[in-house]
Amino acid sequence: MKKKEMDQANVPSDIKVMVVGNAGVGKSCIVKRFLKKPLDAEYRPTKQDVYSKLVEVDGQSYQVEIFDTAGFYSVAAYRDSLYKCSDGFVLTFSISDEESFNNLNFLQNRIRINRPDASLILVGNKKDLRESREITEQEGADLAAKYRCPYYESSALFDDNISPIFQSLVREVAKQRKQDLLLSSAKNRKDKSCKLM
Ligand SMILES: Nc1nc2c(ncn2[C@@H]2O[C@H](COP(=O)(O)OP(=O)(O)O)[C@@H](O)[C@H]2O)c(=O)[nH]1
Ligand SMILES: [Mg+2]
Repeated sequence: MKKKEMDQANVPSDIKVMVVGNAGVGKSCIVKRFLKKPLDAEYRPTKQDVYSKLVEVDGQSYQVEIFDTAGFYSVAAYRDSLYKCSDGFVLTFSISDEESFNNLNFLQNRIRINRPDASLILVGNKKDLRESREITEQEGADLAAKYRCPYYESSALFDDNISPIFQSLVREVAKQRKQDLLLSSAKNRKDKSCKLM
């Protein structure tokens, strides 16, 4: 087997992703755009939806399970158990909602506690709302630098910059897995695998 084939055979192809952030920032619209589903005409608070999509990144296919979360969990232990099972997180805020930006620190902290090696992507959604922008692009980029993750600004409404979010997250998770494979034993990896639902 050639080295490239061995690399590919070694990397598991299923990836669990959670989209998190305050209610109303556009998480469900981002997910629906990515899945090419129609957006709801009216705001419908999410209970919890899981979707699956085959994503190709750098010539390799990944079955990505996308967990569209509700903004709020009444049972913290349940939320934490979901975090533990996820490989990557889309940390979402709305550029027109400062509170949604400020709340990310809490979420990022919970994620780091439960899944220290998870890959993150920071997303400032609703970039079409230029007139009511409360968070500058620089502030978004600064927070992403603090979290050591990529930063994207998107508009789910206008289907702008949605695919790159997930492509980038899948790439980050794949990179992390390769590092894990190099650094840790097979047993360590087995302990980490668990089911979302
Ligand atoms: N202007 C604008 N509105 C958006 C955008 N994305 C979502 N919305 C609207 O924001 C509201 C909440 O969206 P939703 O996806 O349900 O938010 P969630 O609670 O985070 O899942 C809905 O009324 C959407 O139409 C966007 O990119 N731009
Ligand atoms: Mg929702």
